[in-house]
Amino acid sequence: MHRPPARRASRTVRLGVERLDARLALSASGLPRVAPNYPADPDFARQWGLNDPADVDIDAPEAWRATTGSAATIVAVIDSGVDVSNPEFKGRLWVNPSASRRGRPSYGWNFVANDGDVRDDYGHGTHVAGILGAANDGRGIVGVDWNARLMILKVLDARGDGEPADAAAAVRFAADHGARVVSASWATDEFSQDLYDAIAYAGLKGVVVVVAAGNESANDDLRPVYPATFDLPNILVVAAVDKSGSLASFSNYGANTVDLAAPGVDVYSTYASRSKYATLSGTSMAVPYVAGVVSLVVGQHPGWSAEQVVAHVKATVRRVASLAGVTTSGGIVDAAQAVGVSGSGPAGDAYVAPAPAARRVSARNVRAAGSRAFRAAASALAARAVPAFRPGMMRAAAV
Ligand SMILES: [Ca+2]
Ligand SMILES: [Ca+2]
Ligand SMILES: [Ca+2]
Repeated sequence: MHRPPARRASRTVRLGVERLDARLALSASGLPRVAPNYPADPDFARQWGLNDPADVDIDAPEAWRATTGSAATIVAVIDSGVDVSNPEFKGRLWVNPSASRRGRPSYGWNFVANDGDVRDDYGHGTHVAGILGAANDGRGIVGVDWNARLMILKVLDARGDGEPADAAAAVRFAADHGARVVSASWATDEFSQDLYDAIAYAGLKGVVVVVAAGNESANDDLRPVYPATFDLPNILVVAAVDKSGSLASFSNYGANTVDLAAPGVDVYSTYASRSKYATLSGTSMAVPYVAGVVSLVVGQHPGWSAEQVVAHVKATVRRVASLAGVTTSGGIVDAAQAVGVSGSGPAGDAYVAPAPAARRVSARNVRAAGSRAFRAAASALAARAVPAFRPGMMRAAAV
């Protein structure tokens, strides 16, 4: 439950916190146990993906005791735009200086209309952006990251369709304008070398690209879904789970191609509508949970390469039986464990020790390590038959 316990229990908890602050209390995993940090936003209670009594959540309140993100981190939301009039995005958006006019700031770029107007005429992008970064402002909901800035890149039109060429241009824009995370809640069966090259280019600049597994209840190992099945080391592919921890009925999966899962059923978030909020389902909704966790990790470790961040987020998942053999990590993203504190709830979590601590690297090393990996990935792809070019629009991945 997110509500504070009764007074007596609360006193006990507070004593526990003091001990934690002294780093005396460690969980079975060796990570420090921390008291949860609950936001005051009233609809936080509806955000089961962040915190839920059943604990099929990303353990966000525990993570927020360690970090709530860094304003130096820029996350690109490549989607249908955002409802810039929603107060949940006040102060949360990156400003594009070259597209802004006096009194009329632009918060990114619109690749559909080729202008600086990133207002959302579909709704999907606003939902994704809210899951990732809605303001901790005492009203509505909160996002996973409370401080990172959201760069809004519109590539999906008013029907939720888009062109891979626009998506590729948006990924390059993100990489060239300082983003370290891309949230990409869309998929297509049309292979695009341009999109592949753009994501590889972003990887060289330390950008982690978080993408949807797709919503066809299908095995991505057996059929191409892009960008999910691009073999690049800076991509995290996300499946959706429901409140019970089962793979969502619509979610794609893949032992070799889908990396981890996140909450993606009945997700309450901001929406471009009169009521300003809506509940949606899809691997689209799971993506921004992972992008938010990546953003928290990047805020803590800005010197890490994209591959280091990807490996760390995969190594710190909470493993669950439903994801064994259908994802590469076998688990649900865990914000707490990713930022270095225990995500164990009252019932305890099955914790998997993370990979050996990643070393801090210089920008030069990041590029060098990236280059080797990308050359290897590129030659592996070239050695494989490139899927036939099939007509098929890029689609938003909500159901
Ligand atoms: Ca939890
Ligand atoms: Ca809020
Ligand atoms: Ca937990």
